[in-house]
Amino acid sequence: MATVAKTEGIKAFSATHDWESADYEPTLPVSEMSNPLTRNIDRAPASSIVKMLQACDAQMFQEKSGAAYERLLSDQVAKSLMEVAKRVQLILKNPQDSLIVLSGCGTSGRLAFFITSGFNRELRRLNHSAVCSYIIAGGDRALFSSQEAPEDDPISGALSLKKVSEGKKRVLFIGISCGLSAPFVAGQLDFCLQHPDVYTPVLVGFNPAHQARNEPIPGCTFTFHSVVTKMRELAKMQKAFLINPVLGPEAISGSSRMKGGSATKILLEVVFYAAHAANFSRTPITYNGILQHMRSYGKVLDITYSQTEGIAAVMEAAGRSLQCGRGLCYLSWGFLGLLGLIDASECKPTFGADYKDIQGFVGGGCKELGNKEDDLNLMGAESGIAHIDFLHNVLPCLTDKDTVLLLYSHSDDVDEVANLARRVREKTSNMHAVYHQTDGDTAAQQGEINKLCSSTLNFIWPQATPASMGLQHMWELSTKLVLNAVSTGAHILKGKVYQNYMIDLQVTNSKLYCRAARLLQRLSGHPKSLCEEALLKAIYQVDKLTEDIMTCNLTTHTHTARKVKKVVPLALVCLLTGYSIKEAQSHLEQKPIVREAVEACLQEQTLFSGSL
Ligand code: F1P
Repeated sequence: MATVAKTEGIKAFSATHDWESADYEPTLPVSEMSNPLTRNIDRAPASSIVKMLQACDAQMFQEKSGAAYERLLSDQVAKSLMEVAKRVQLILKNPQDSLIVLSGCGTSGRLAFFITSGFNRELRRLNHSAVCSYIIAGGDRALFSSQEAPEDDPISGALSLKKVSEGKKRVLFIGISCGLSAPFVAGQLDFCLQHPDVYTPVLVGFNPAHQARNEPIPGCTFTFHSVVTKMRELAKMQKAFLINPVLGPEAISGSSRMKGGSATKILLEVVFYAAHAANFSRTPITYNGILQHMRSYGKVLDITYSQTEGIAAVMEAAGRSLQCGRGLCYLSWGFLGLLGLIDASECKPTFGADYKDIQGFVGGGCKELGNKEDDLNLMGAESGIAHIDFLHNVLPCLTDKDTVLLLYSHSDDVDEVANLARRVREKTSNMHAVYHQTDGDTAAQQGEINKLCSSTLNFIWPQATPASMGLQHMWELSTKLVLNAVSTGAHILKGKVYQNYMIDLQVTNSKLYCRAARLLQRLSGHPKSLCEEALLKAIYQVDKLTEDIMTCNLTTHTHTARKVKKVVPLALVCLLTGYSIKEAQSHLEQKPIVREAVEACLQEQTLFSGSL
């Protein structure tokens, strides 16, 4: 009931700030809009930041009659989920020569891996063959580190799908792109459409179909939009499926790791859970069953955000660490830990963070996680993800200025948690914990761990939550929400967000490049061409664009941008002040808090234009 009451409250609030009206940011797809609820998130104290994030997340579950768009709980979405679940069940029943492939870029690819591993693990536990495979743009190294460029490559998308499904006679392909935008996924969907005898394509994303990206993809005759149009035709005959409810704009504009990631996890788990129950416990796949399961995720939001003050305390601690150039470490056990790794890796493209700002570590590292390629650990410190790596590389230099967050549940080896907590406590008192338990199950060592920590978010889940897979999923979503809140809030407190825009994003693929150019236009008020020029000058660190630079393609621009820090703030300062790149750089050095530097320039500009 609480979900309904809260949702009603949000409805009333958002009625006056209606992002759904036709004239609200009309040129943008919903996934790129700025959320009216978070306009002032950059000036809010931690507890208000958490409340704003809660209000944004609650938008996922809003039910509006006569709404312009499909929503998570809409009739059509539930029906499509049922149909896809039936396809999954068919493959479970007859796994020979069949495969389910989940694929995506960045967070979407990481969640493809997360969901695939969880489902396969459950199947193996039941002595059933694993029927699921994942693809992430950029390969396994993209699982725990930011690799944004491969997202632009449709050919590699199609080839990786061809390779993983070699020899299969029936493939259910589930492509995930929150913004209906990634060329990598468009290439895979197009490949499916060309081989309908084998592949049934499913697209998961969070924009209405007409807002799918329509920019030409170099070297291709299709766009994401044209692929979606074909899929819509096939969907009428159930030869393709589109699952694209709208969730409302992200709390930080374009940050699809947040609601987009959560909804991806919810939708796909609902599909797999229903198929699993139909195959192994003969529970029929029903419309009501699907809706009820989705609603149970709404309750996870309530349980999680009932600890607003606790989340805010961890956010503040992490914010203080980032402000003084120190870090936040997630130490975790089992599969909950994967969420820590995922959350940490997303901060680089979103906030221009260094990999050391937020790092995740999980028990035995990638050996425990069951990814395909086994050389993750060979890729240098950035991928040292086991506790042993933490003990060698991080613990010796840990101080009170760093924040450590333990993520565990009563089904983990709590002795191990206590051991590591003691070692961390010798170095820092700034240790916190997120602990999940079911009603009535407490671990003996939990009292000691609590005493070692400055704060503990203790989530107690009702025993009544259905079946084993279900409960684990709830803990996972809850952990994801907490981590997204902590890492986003900490970067806001560090000054990496202006209003609700990521002003220090990395410009490492075409989507991020366009987002950066748009942001410059919005903040400077200058025309598009001037903003793109400024962006290129910042990327190439020059005051005048040469013929050579002008003739380079977007891939070269985004490749070069990887090596430059604070590209967007630099371009903005140049646009607003007319400074040279060097002058703008020194201005940013004097004012290391990006938001303050940007605000100072914007204020100067207002004063200047006022005095004319
Ligand atoms: C994929 C993605 C995001 C990432 C960044 C760049 O987006 O890699 O996961 O956080 O914003 O894009 P999508 O294809 O799921 O929309």
